[in-house]
Amino acid sequence: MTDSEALNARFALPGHLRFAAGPGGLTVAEIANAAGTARIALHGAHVLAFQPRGARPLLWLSGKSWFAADKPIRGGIPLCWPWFGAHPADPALPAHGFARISPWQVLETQALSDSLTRLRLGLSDTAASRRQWDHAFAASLEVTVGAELTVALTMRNPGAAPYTITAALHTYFAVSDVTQVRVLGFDRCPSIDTVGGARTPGVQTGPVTVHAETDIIFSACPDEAQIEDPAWNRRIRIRKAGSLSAVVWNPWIAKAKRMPDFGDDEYPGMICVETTNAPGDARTVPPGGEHRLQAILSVEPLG
Ligand code: TA6
Repeated sequence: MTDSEALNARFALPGHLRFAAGPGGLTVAEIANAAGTARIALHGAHVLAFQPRGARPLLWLSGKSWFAADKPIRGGIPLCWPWFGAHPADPALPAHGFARISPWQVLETQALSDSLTRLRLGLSDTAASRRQWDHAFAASLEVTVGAELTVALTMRNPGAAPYTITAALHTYFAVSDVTQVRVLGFDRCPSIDTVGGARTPGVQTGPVTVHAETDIIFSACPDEAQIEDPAWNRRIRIRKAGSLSAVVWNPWIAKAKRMPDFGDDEYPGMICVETTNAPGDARTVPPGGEHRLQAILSVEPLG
């Protein structure tokens, strides 16, 4: 019996959710209901795709992405946890933490209505994780698919000592042309430009636009950001909870060429607007406590 067959025997929901072998043989939950479709890989609890009925796909996925157990998937919604970016003390540890390159387990599937389906995945500490980060933890990712997509990372601390994390729902959005879109919601927010390894402080004025490599951490920002895409006549709304920071990223030409899992000509079609607990917005979870980082993604006509 294949992994998918075993999972379907326990968790499949006719008319809502089934498991199948996806790219690279990775097991993927395929969700389709009256309001939309989505695909979530168990590898990294990685949301690969989301498409409301009648709309274009909301998320971008590289045509060059790896689909391998020891590598992160390029696109969709990578889970950066328990650290964001390079490990603060050991650069040999995986960038953006180990959650996105770990095998998550299926905890629960629910058909909440004919247009709402929920999948919960879980990850707990192992000997391997403790060698990288010496804490007990129980993480879950709850994905709720309908006309909107809700993604919630809940991190619990079953241990006897507090732990501190940085994290991101590192969402890659599909856009018509990154030079033609505007990102709203960060006006007057303190910013740190990290392009080229710099940390240049500033304050955002008006919408964020992209005409070069862009990698900006925003702090003290409101709970909603929007991507306006006139060519596709759409506004994407990103509503966050459990986060006071965000990152806007596009690799542009040179960095895209340096990434083997990112096509040289793909950068115009994507923008990351990430829901984060970025450095400066780190969270400490006390023994017995938890923290929840959530994003609700939706799309509407611009006009
Ligand atoms: O969130 C922006 C960022 O930290 C960029 O600096 C860039 O490194 C991007 O994430 C992608 O990181 P990855 O490890 O997935 O290649």
